[in-house]
Amino acid sequence: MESNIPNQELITSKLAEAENLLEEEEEFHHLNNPADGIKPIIKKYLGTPNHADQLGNKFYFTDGDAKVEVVVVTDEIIRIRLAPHGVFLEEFSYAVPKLEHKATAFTLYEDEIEFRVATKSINCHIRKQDFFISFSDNNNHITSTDAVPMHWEENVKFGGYYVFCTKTCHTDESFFGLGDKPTEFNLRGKRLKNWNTDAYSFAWNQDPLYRSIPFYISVNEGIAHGIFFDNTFKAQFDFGAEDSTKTSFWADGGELQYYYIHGPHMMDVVKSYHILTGTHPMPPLWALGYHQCRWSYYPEAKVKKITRGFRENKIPCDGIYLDIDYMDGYRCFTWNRKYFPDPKKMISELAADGFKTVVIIDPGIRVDDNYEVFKQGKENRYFCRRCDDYFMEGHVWPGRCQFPDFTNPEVRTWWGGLFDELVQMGVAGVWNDMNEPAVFGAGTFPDDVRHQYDGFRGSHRKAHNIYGMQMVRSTYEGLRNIMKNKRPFTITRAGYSGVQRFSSVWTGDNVASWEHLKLGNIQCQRLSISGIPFCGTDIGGFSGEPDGELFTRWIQMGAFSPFMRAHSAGDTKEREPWSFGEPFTAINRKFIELRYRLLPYLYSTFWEHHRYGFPILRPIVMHEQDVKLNHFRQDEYTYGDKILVCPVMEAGQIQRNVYLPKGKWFNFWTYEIIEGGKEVTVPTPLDTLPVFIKAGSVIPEYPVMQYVGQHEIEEVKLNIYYTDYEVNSFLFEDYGETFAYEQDIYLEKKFVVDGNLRKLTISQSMEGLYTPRYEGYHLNLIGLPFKPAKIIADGKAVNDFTINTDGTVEFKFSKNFKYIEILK
Ligand code: MIG
Repeated sequence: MESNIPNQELITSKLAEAENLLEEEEEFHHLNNPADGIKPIIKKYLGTPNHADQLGNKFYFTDGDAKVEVVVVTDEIIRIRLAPHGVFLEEFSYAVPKLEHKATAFTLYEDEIEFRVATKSINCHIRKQDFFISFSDNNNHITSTDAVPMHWEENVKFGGYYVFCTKTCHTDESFFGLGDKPTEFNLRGKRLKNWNTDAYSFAWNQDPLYRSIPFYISVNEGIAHGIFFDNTFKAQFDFGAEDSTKTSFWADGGELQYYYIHGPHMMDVVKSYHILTGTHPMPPLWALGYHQCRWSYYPEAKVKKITRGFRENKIPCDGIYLDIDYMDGYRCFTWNRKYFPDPKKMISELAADGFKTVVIIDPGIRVDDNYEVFKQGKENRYFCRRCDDYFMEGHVWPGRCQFPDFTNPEVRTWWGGLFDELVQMGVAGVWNDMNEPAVFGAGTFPDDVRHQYDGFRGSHRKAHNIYGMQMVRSTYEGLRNIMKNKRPFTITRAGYSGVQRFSSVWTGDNVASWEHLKLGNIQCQRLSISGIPFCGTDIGGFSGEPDGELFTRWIQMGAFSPFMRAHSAGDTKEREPWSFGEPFTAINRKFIELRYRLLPYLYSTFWEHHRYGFPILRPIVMHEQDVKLNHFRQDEYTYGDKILVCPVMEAGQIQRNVYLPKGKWFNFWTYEIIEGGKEVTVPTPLDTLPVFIKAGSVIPEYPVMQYVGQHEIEEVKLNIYYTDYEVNSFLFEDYGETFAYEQDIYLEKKFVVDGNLRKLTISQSMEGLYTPRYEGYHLNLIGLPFKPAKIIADGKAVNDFTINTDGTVEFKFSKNFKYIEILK
């Protein structure tokens, strides 16, 4: 029967169904008076799980209406999802590009009290009485447990649900992570929000800032676990702020979907988080050098004056930045020809002098029918539109602008292609700013702006937090495509979890104050453990005026930040490393040189990140999480795992206390050996800062150069610190600028150092297909407790070695050595 009228039977059964629902939900609209039956919207909680189903590594539990999915991702990672009325959203995440299923084994158990999904390492318990979800390790130790069942609230205005999860917060539990939050390192007692925000001259405790990283690590009773709440909507986290016994997180929409990531060490959690969200690709080696930026260096003569200043002052520098004034009326992908008549020539001249040019590109495209980028975007309908199909328009630097929808893959490809001309001109890197997205006056886009969202559609409520990340993704992928086998450098202000696959970040518009130096230190450590390894602050402070001392202290911290760039706002005084005169210039030079000497160490640490998911900066608590006091240390950190640094963050400070984790440490400047596990007082005259090297380390060193690649490296210095227990070190080498490492063309060297009062031994092993061009090492032994009489390298005596007055011992030997003994 071809009819639109449903038959009576169907109507009757539908009515019966509706009545059942009415009983359960009491939200049914009575036909005779629809308004009567509407109850105020209330939060709904999961009922009791009455059923469990298994589908491969996915387990489903339901209370008859709502459904909970438990996915075993790896032995240590379990994902939880909630569907309030039993229907899950389609699987899609910008943060987790591919959900790998790597668990070795998993089983579902059931008894009177609970269902339990067990992997090799952890258990997920679903309690029958109340649907509480909890996690435990192999020793029956409960690490995380619901304080109330997962819940939700219908969103009448936009559809969908506000979703909530509340867990028990323990008296001694500490919390870390969440990206760039400008507050104490330990987040215990705080409530924080994720909504990318342009926060010019942000203040201590201001929230939210530029990035949204919905990932935190808990440490309780010495055991760490992580929660990654992969939800792009505006989200909040409460770490025992409202109620000291509860930790909650919730979002304005999307799914209640989170990953439980087991430790037991913080490092395990971070590494697993990188399994989900990916790591940073290897940067070009030059990008680990020093970068000089300002809003803005123009015209060309000014740029040249600055770069010349570096070479004349013999202060190494690799990156030079062009901020918005290089463009024609702030139109992206154009040049102001009055200021820069021949950009290609200028960039190639800069390159000949070792400078890599990085240009800023913002998302706002000027509405101007004579402007090619706007015309293309308009023709192809690449710009974002409002709910009623009007274009999203707002004012930014170029004036009235429209904004590409970077959540559309076609738009990303188009945008990526726009870099072709810049790359042909020789541009080596791109800086994405204002991509929260920032709009003058309004702050950002209105909620109703629509996004293609890679085919999964959404309003700005859903796309806001990932807009910047998709912009820099489009930038990175475009550059990569155009540059072929050369590594692009990208830097972004906004981001979401996973942004590290495409870009480095800086902490945004900070202020030239001692407080901001402290904040920057915390922010970089926090970003590092939140999956964003390549981070730095505007050295000197973006707004305001640092004095010479503050600037120098900032350079010192910057020398031990993963990303090192000085930047300043346009209305400030000159801000180059020589701008403050002596003694500052000399000290700034000394630390920038140190940065360059340690490049092979930083580069190896970067490889450890890229390949194995280690962060570059490691807070003290990450080394010794079982010591409660360490949960509150936020000044000192290690740079890689061998170098401990404590920035000096107060004016006029001539000494300060530094905590050293257990083990033996060498004072980098004096070679004094100190037993760790305690605080020590360290003198901090302006030309030094507390730096310590772990005993047994092999710290590789390059000769100082004015820029990466200035000279062929002729030998690598290995600084070998004495130890009386075995210590491993690594050195990673490759071409430094190609993607050959993806084809295994690299060399991973491992050094093992051990010693006693009569001898020190160093062994070296290598893996990989790369052959560095230098031939020899210059070995420098530090802290030997004896005067060496004999050195035997690969079975042969080394006769030519020097014993210096400071006790160090130097000699040269082939880079291919396997085993060296230094004997009393
Ligand atoms: O509205 O491009 O954070 O680094 O120099 C200010 C000009 C826009 C903000 C960035 C800053 C940059 C500045 N930008």
